[in-house]
Amino acid sequence: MAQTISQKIIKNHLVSGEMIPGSEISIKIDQTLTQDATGTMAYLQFEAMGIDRVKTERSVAYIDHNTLQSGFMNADDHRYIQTVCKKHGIYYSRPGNGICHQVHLERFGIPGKTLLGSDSHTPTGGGLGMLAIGAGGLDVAVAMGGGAFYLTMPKIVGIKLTGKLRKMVSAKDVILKVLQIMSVKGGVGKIVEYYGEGVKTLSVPERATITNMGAELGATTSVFPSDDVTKAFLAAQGRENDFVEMLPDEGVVYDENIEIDLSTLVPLAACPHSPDKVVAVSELAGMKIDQVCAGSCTNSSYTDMMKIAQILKGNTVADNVSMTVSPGSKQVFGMMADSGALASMIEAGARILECACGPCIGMGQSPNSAGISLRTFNRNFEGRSGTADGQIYLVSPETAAASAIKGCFCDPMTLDVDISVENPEKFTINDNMIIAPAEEGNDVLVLRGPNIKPFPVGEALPASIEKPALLKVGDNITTDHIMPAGAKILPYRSNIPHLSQYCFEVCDKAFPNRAKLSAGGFIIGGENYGQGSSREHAALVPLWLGVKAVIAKSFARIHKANLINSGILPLTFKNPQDYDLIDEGDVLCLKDVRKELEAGEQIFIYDKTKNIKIELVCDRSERQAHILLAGGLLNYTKNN
Ligand code: MIC
Ligand code: SF4
Repeated sequence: MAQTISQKIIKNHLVSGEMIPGSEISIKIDQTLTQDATGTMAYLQFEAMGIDRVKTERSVAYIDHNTLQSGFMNADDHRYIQTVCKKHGIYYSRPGNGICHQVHLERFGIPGKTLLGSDSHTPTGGGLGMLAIGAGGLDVAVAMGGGAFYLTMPKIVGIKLTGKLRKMVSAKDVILKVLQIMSVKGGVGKIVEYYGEGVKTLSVPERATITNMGAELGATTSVFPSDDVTKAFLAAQGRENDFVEMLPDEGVVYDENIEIDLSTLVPLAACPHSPDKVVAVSELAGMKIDQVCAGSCTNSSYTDMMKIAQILKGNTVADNVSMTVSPGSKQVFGMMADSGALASMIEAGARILECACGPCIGMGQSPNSAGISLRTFNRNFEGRSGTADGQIYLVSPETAAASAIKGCFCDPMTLDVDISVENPEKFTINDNMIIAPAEEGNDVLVLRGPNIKPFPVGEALPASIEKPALLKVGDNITTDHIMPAGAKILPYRSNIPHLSQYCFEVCDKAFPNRAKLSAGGFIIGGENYGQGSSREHAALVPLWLGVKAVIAKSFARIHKANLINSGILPLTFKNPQDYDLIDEGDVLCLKDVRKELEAGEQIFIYDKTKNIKIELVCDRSERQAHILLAGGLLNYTKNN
């Protein structure tokens, strides 16, 4: 049967299961990546597994999130990661070398390979024709140890691209259009594959912008073909030998179909507080703004930066606007300097930050109260910027730069500036900020700082659980709600007890105390619970606070896997309307949960306060049932 690109890659890597959408499969992982905000935990878990050297073809640890270093914590964690890498066979990308996804695309990604990363934007690698998937740190640790990665075989959505983008319309507008069509939960259980004549008109970094932000669809990943454009990109990176052609078979049939004519697209913006609240920039034109931030793993490539520089050149950032620029990598930063583009930005008054995640994860540059901030990033969840009432709009580099000089929302198509940026024939290549592991790791001493605290491990599932509903939340709760990031708390990613004080801070500041007072309980959620980041802290911290189960209308993929890995039950309502029956504070009882889980998917919960019985579902594979019974993946692995 004719196959799509992802089906081919999965087939080549299949370890167990059948490739039938909805059933559990496991695949071999060729490459892994971690970043420093999830990496410390992932490497602690890897160490706990007692394996000497990673078994992958290539594993890389990036330092890009926690680069403010206000206090000893981050520097200690970085030193820990650096020494672990040296010992166990992992490449270490030093702080200053750039954002994990951008650097991985430039220097390590290979078409047709599988990549598992402890960051939800790992699908950026799909721009090169890789099967690149985001996961929790523990899953990545297992993959580094040579274990297969388990996932539900996704459906394949085919997005046919025709035509060519007009000037000032950008790859960002393509993915915003897809988000408008599919919504933030439209991609759950699916891989999005792009094909058609329009694909040839997009460069690899443009494709990577689209696959990167495919994470916001809730999709397992997104994939572009690997073709002549890919070959030229790899050659320009001095890696022509890594090129492998990856094309879908002739006559392949997709499970779902979408068609987008690139030539009809206009500049778009995602309005607060969701990446799918998309409108045309022209509808917002004239609205006064306070801040513009360019960069992030979505839009920090050389071409993105050059476009911004050309629009800023000879202009001044408006009086009412503060503009920041974070280049994606040292390669991009260096080439901006060499070409003079950096000077144009500095002259215009842009504030140049280091090449790291920075404002995207709330590490500084929070906007003013109720401030309107235009960002070329991928997420505008409530509070993520560090300003609780900040109004974040997600836009293209062109829209960002045009609006920065106008001081208000500006459709770049109306701007009287002509820009033209060529894809470089040769990128500047200097991998001096990537440290190779030691040939022989035995003598390497791993250095641990006092910020590293032991992480919680679940307990075997008891026969029954009776606890209160600690918190009831609505639809599309993100992991940024559950476990916020930002400059104040991100440095504590290896200190779960400290982090626990901030759990659900955005929804209800009293939650951590309430959880402690009743020695744990349940969380009630709506649709798409746990969307967004891959941070397993959004499961580990609730685990530490005694959360036994999350009962929701539906779950986002990575978070559900993280809950299971931690031994927290992810349960859904058999009838979604039953969500309305439970109130915060109700006493709930899972009377026979252990037996029911062993027997199948049906689970009953008794609301003792209301005196009613509600039917729930634990949608899990056999393997996941055993993980939950054991109280998490670590216990399960030990027992086996
Ligand atoms: C994010 O964009 O939210 C992050 C920070 O990169 C996360 C990972 C994390 O929380 O450390 C992600 O996307 O997975
Ligand atoms: Fe970093 Fe932001 Fe990308 Fe997450 S989304 S990896 S914080 S740049």
